[in-house]
Amino acid sequence: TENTLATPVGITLERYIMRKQSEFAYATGELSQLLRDIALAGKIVNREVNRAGLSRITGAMGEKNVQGENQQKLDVEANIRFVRALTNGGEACAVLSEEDEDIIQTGNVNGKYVVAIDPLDGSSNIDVNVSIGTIFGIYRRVSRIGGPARKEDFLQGGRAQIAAGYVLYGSSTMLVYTTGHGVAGFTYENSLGEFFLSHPDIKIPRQGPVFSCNEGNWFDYPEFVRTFLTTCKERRLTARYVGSLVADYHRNLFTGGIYLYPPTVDKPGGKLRLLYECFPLAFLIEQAGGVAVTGADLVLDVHPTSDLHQRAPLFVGSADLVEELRCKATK
Ligand code: AFP
Repeated sequence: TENTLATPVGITLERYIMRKQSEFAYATGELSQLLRDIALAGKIVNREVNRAGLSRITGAMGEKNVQGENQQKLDVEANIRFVRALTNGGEACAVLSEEDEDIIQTGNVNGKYVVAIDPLDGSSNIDVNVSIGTIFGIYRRVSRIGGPARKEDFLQGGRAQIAAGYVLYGSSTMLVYTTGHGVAGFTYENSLGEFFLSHPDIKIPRQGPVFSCNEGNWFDYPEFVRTFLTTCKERRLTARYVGSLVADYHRNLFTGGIYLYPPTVDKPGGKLRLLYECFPLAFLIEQAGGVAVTGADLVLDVHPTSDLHQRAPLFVGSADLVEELRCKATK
């Protein structure tokens, strides 16, 4: 886990990355550069999100993305910003984005990494000034350096991620990430334009008071989910659901709790995307001492199919709550 003595609260993300680089030798600094690139794009998107209501850039563009959903201008904007930052940074040879059907080759053929990203998740919340987020997972490529990236680079499975995290554009903007040595959270200081370490070594409580799901889907949930939710209510747990995955996940990470996006009658495979939503958040929750399952199985044990935009059910959060749900799924 992170050595909190060596990483005092208040140091900048830049300094933190430099320290960690020398401690863990995530060696040549390339991964560090990637994290900087993501932080830079996060700052730019934060600026756009903040002034969204002012600059008349909210609202649907009248186009649909690969999932058939209406694209928002901010979705497009965020996608452009992240892809550009990762392209200019030079370390990522390719990006898989929620907004694009195919892999985006950055042209950095010597880059050793690929990044799977949901540039702006929770798009239905954009126009109503509710928290939204960016989610990312990073892999070392398995294709030949010097050539184009291949699908296989993104289909290595969640355990192959070398870093993952999210940016939450909320009442304050935070970057939370892991490189497999615990989880650290940084809060953005607007006037200085810097992320500062505010939450070193984040751990999710084993138990928690919150359950988060779209209860409007109750009649479409499988029996084991309804049984579990009934026990949550019998114990008087608190219901909290923003409808932005990053926001719901982030709250539960601190308070303890469980987030559920079960299979439904309409979406038997779940709604959330495996490669750029479930895998990164599963890696991060395990690093924080929590658990993520698709039902009976750990999310990180799922073998991806060849579909880059595949979906999976997601139950994630405090270890005791998720294990209780998992037991019911196994019966
Ligand atoms: P949108 O981008 O369509 O708002 O979906 C957001 C999301 O992927 C995730 O952020 C939410 O947790 C989840 O979907 C909400 O889905 P429901 O509206 O079906 O509850």
